[in-house]
Amino acid sequence: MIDCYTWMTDNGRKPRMMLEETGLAHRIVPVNIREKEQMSPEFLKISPGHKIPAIVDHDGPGGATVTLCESGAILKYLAEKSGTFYPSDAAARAKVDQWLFYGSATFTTLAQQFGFWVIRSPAKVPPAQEHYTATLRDMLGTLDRHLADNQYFAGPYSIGDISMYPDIHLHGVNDVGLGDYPNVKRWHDAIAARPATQRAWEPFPK
Ligand SMILES: N[C@@H](CCC(=O)N[C@@H](CS)C(=O)NCC(=O)O)C(=O)O
Repeated sequence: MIDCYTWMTDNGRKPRMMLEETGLAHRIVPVNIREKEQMSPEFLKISPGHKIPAIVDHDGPGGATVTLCESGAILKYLAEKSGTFYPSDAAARAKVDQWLFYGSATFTTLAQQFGFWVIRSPAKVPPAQEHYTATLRDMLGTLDRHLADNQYFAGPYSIGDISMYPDIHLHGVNDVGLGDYPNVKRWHDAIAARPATQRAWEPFPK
């Protein structure tokens, strides 16, 4: 059984999408970051940098308990545990890693800055708004060019795609719109239609 510590944010959706895709047995443990629950001493033992998502796998390799934070590391762990959404061929795996790292480290991090400076900040700072809008549009353009020749980011649907989807859904679709990025839109809509994606975006189970 895997405990998935999460909240209704971009990064928080990523392990939920993968858990729903794989069917691995899991339990959702909501961590309300608006109420600062991520600062509790119990949670800091699981995620030292007070960030969701995190998981505790009570049946890890060799029966060990594994605690893990960082959405990219979690996606990779779940892929290796389930043997899905991550190719076994080394060259194909390296390309999935490229997009997994881009999604986890570059795309989401910069999209979060867009979210803060353009959407949520009570103070409007025009240079920051312009910079992060241009940054998000530049990344969407990069992804659109890649997806012109590729159905998914690296071979079949993979953890590389999952690492990118939540911010494209939240900021691409809802904020800047995907009208200028038809290949990203086609990719987004295919993932949005997956039953596992839809389950992962439902409210938390009671
Ligand atoms: N690089 C981390 C970032 C995780 C992250 O930004 N988590 C945010 C929510 S999306 C969070 O927990 N914020 C609360 C805090 O920083 O105290 C990952 O990919 O998991």
